[in-house]
Amino acid sequence: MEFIKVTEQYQPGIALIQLNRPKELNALNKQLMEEVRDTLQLLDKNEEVRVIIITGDERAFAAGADIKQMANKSAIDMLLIDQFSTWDQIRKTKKPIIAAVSGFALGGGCEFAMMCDMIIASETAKFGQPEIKIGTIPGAGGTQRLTKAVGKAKAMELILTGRFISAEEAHFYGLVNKVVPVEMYLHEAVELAKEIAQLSPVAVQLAKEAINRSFETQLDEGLAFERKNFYLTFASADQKEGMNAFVEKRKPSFTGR
Ligand code: DAK
Repeated sequence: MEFIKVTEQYQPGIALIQLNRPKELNALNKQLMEEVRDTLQLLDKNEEVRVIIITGDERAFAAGADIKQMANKSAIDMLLIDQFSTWDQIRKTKKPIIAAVSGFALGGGCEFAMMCDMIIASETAKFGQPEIKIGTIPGAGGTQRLTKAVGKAKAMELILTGRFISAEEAHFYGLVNKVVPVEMYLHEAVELAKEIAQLSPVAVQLAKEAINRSFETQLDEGLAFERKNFYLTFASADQKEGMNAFVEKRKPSFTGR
């Protein structure tokens, strides 16, 4: 594994996946997500593992999908490569997943955290869907899951402006389970995992499945709609301009084309 570190028994019954591209703020490139997918599949089959924790580092959980990797792709490239299908494994995983988030959880990073079952945040965590600032829209469930988590008004504000919210605000809106000082966020995630790891793994799996079912049919339709619109933004000059401006470290100039 090049971009993640995996500890199968971080504590008895608890596996830890650490995203490990610190210089790029754990930007989620294709290979990293393939490594996450393969690891989740293995951990899901491993009977010694009861709960999985996914974390980044203090500065970033993940600052989004890798903009440099997708900046110049066409809508058809995006559709055909379908590299993002690897993300589907996160929601297919049967065991509970806790995201332990510090620093930036933006774009695909925020969506990744929301695909997990619970989020423990450090006081320094910042959540947001800033895709609009680079000429695109959330593509991994942000328009659906954020809206369900925080309500329509706040989701509109965050997605249409690209603003970030603090951990405290995220907690107020019900996006995260608990906020703790930065030196405690992983410890707190482990404490939560330990409590779940003692319980019947069968009951835990069935409970998770049932909770997810409460909104899954609607969610599937919403996700398909969102993904098509996300790919469609790659047919616009504004997406090229927005992403290239980020890569070239300048302000984008949008033309509405
Ligand atoms: N991609 C690539 N590189 C990134 C990156 C990203 N998302 N975020 C940061 N980096 C890189 C920076 O380019 C920089 O690299 P060097 O210049 O040193 O080579 C390094 O990380 C440090 O970043 P900064 O110098 O910018 O650090 P600052 O502290 O000044 O700013 C920041 C931190 C997080 C505010 C800033 O880096 C930033 O705005 N980052 C981009 C945030 C963003 O726009 N994220 C959304 C990306 S779009 C899908 C699945 C997923 C997605 C879509 C579809 N499907 C399943 C269909 C997801 C899309 C996205 O996430």
